This record gives sequence, structure tokens and C-alpha cells, in this order.
Amino acid sequence: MNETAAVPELDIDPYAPENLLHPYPMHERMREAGAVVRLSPYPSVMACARHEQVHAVLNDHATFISSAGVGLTNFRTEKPFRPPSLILEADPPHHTATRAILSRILSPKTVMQIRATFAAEADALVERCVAKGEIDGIHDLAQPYPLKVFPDAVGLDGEGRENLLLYGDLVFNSMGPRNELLARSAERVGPVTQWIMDHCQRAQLRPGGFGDQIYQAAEAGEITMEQAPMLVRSFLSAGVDTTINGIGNALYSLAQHPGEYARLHGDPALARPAFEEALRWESTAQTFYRTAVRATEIAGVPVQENTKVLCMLAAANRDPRKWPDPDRYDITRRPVGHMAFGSGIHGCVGQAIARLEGEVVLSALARRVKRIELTGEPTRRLNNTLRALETLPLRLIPA
Ligand code: OVV
Repeated sequence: MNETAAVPELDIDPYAPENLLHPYPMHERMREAGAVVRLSPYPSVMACARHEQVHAVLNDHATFISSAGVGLTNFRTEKPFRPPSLILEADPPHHTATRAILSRILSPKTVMQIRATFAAEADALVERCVAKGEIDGIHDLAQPYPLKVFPDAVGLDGEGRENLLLYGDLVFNSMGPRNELLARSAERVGPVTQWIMDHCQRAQLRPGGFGDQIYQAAEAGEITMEQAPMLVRSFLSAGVDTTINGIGNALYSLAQHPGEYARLHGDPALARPAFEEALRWESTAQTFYRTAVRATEIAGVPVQENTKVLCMLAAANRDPRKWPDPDRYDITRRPVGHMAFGSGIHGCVGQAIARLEGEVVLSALARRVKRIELTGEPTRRLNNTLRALETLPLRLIPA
């Protein structure tokens, strides 16, 4: 028997619109087929959908590297769509200094310092939503909140922030195949890339903000002055679209589970675990790739050098081998070990800020709103990497 014959092959395209719209049946097929599977539309890729293997790959960064790109494109053989990120698409030792800087800027100590401001903004915005009564959960709440607080913290002024939405959409689409979704967001992005690069310059960044702190690290010699704008670019790439969809998905999770919302309303201190469980249940980042730097194995399955390994974060988050009753949204589950922020040395460096944003929005809602009702069918914004809603029609019934 030849070795590859042992790897199940499924005729599944994770980027087909029906799978982006309804990923869960696909996840189950992939998990149940084997610890590692192949997907016939992408014959060179190996995919993991079970929690154990996703965790194992992400925690062996010496074997499964990021510098060949964390999307489908292999940077060793194909040109990246933009200069690689100095943190996301880098390995140690290059990754070490950039990670340390972002980690310090986005630390729990920073969260303590920004908490009151972030909470006040959430209270004010939720207050306006409650006054309206009927809202679009995305356009009135999930989108404006991160778009206000995060660029403020980075130190950008108010103008042109919608560029961050278009850029985030492009960056996350670029991690999939060159399909219709990527073509359409590339089409719309025109002057956006230039706007982003301009706003990575120190002159655009308020002294003391997260962006300026990167330049301070460069002045201190931790990175070069040329690297500083590229590291600011990581804030502008990963800091907004992700939290918008994390909050949007959490609102939708709660709207679909009135019993869980009632528990949250009864005890607003559950805001943080309710957000965490939404990250597990509807993972914002559905997928990331690694690349095998040498011949290796996953769960005993041989993996050739230079193989792209698809880690299905969202599938791992509902793996019945890991989670009891995995399809149940349960705000008191405390889903420690979920993969929505990844895992290992590349685990989301902004996760403390993301959690703060989710917590204060859900807490503001829990204190002011007795019930949330869906008033129509939400619509999805398809993206190759993100689980995203375009609209979420809601009625907020005041406490
Ligand atoms: C986690 C993430 C997503 C997208 C972009 C980046 C990071 C970046 O570093 O640019």
C-alpha cells in the first residue's frame, strides 16, 4: 500500500459559496473522515479539522512555519499580494522582536488603562441603539464600535476610517484562492492600500498611541525605523475587521438563543464568558495555514516538505472529541482552549483588547436590554477567511 492512499480525500472546496455560508456540515465531514484529509480542489494541501491536530500543528512552529504565508499561497513559489507582515508571516528569530513589541503594547496593563474609555464608548453607543429600538446589529453596533475605539487607540484621526474595512476584507480574502471574492475586493480596494500605507507614518499617529509606541520601540533600537510602518500596518490589517465580526457573531449567537440572552441579562458579569463562547461557536477567523519546512508527520500521516497545512480553527472549535455537546451555544461553558485566536507563538497578540471590546459591548447590552429579537433574516458577507455578517436586523427591548 502506498503511504498517501491512507489519507482520505474529500471533494470539498472550503471556499465555495455554499460552504462559506454553511460551514458546519463541511467541518463535520472533514473531522469524521480522518485526522488529516486532502481536498480534491487543492490537491497539494493537507487539512486538519480536529482540535488535537490543529493544536499540534500550531504549537510546532519550528516544523510548521508561517514565513511561507498563512494562507493558501506559498510565498516560496508564488508572489505574496503585499510585502509580508513582519509578525504574522514571520518565523523566529525575525518574529521574536516584533512580537515582543506588539505584545507589550497590547498587554493586560494597557487593557487596564483603556478599559474606562472603551466601556464608556460601548455604553454610549448601546444607549443610542436602545433609543432607536430597531437596529441593524452590524451597521449600528458591531461595525461602528471597533471602528471608533481601536483606531482611536492606535492614534489615527477620524477621517477615512472606512478604508480599514475594505483593507481588512482584502487581507483576509487574500489568504484563500484567487477566486471571485478576492477579485471583487481587489477591485474595490483601489486607493485604499495607499491610504493604509500613508497612515502607517508617524506624522499620522497621535503621540502616545499604539502606533507611536511602535516608533518609540524603533527609536530604542528594538526594530529598525524602516520596520516601524510595516508593524503599524499589522494593527490596521488585523485590528478592526476581526473584532467587528467577533462582536457581530456574538450578537447573532445571542439573538438566536433567547434563553442564553436571558441569563446574560440576569447577570451582566457573564458578558465576558458569553463573548468567549461566541468565539468558539462562530469562530471569526475560520482558517489559517502553515507550511511544513521539512518532511514530517501529523497523527502518523506522512507530510512532505513544503506542504501547505490547512488548520480549520472553526472546525476544531466544534470537535466533539474536545467539547461536550459542541453545537450548543452555552454562555457558562468557559471554553478554555478554543482556537478562535489560534494557538502557540502566533496566537492573536491583540486578544486582550478583542476580549475587552466584546465584553464591554455585551455588558452594556445586558444592563440596558431585556430581550433581543431577530426581526428578519440576517445576510452574510462572504470572505475567504472570516465568518462575517453583512446585516443583522434586531429589535432591542429595553429593560
Ligand atoms: C492576524 C493577522 C491578520 C491579518 C494581518 C495581520 C495579522 C498582519 O500582521 O498584517
